[in-house]
Amino acid sequence: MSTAELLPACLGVLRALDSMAPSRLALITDAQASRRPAPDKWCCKEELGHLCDSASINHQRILVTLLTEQPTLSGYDQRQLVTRHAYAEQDWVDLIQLWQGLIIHILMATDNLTPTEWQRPCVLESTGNLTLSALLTHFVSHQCHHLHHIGIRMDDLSALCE
Ligand code: NI
Repeated sequence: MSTAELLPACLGVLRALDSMAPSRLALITDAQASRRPAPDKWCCKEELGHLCDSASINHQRILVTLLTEQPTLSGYDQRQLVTRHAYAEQDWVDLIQLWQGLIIHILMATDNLTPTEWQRPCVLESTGNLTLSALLTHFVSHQCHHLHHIGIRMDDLSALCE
């Protein structure tokens, strides 16, 4: 897939996540979503909470990359953020709504991206130089990866989800 083709594909997957994933997530009960597969593993609530953290942080990264010249974007401690929000104790339906709202917020920020904006540069502290295209593509595939792990198969979406 060329870089130019990636933009509509990536936004297409994001739109599909917004329209299809919440109803599938809602099939999991609150009790099921609280169950930890092992003492040191995240339950579904914590895994979806991790996706909320990723969406919240990447929304900010997208805006900073669009509005400033080659910004340096810092990383985050994913385990600390999950613990800080006590996602395991939150209501599952609330978490689904929060996650969907954050995906919609990213869709609002990226809906009219031009091919030039898609190539805007940024620097990720952990990995170095990249473009908005790489940042957003990685974000979408990370979302799909965890949704698969929760048990939400998004196989009917693009290869970005592989
Ligand atoms: Ni992750």
